[in-house]
Amino acid sequence: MTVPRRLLLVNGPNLNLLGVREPEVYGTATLADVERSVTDAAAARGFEVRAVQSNHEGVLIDAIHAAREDCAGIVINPGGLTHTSVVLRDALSGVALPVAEVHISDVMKREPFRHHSYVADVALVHVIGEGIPGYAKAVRLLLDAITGQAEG
Ligand code: CA2
Repeated sequence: MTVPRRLLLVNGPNLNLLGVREPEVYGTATLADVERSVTDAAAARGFEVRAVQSNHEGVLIDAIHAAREDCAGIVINPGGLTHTSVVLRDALSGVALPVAEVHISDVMKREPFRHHSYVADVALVHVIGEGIPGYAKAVRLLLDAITGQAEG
């Protein structure tokens, strides 16, 4: 079977506030900037991107399930659901696509409740605390794994 040349980008609750609130933690780039940088990084490797952001867990789960039909992998910043959601973890594990987990901030240097991720051990790639550029890095690492060709 041929691998679809498409990635799903998932941003979880509150990430629609990027660039609008808390710039000292999350920077000044907006969600649209994030989606553009991921789209550009994927396009450089011949992949397109379907982007979803939602404040509703079920919408994210449905998008992850749909990715099984036509995506080669998933780049996800689950937001606060990282630290709470067995449901999200089960969805990612259930679709069995390669996953890159991204966090803008360095969660290990923040409050203890942010130190545990339910997603971490179902993700192949982890990019944590590298700011907005971390999303494009996650795309490159995930596509390296999917296509089996490392970049220099
Ligand atoms: O560092 C990250 O990317 C996080 O996934 C962001 C989550 C947080 O709960 C995780 O611990 C780490 C929060 C997303 C909320 O994003 C906002 C952006 C701008 C203003 C307010 C919230």
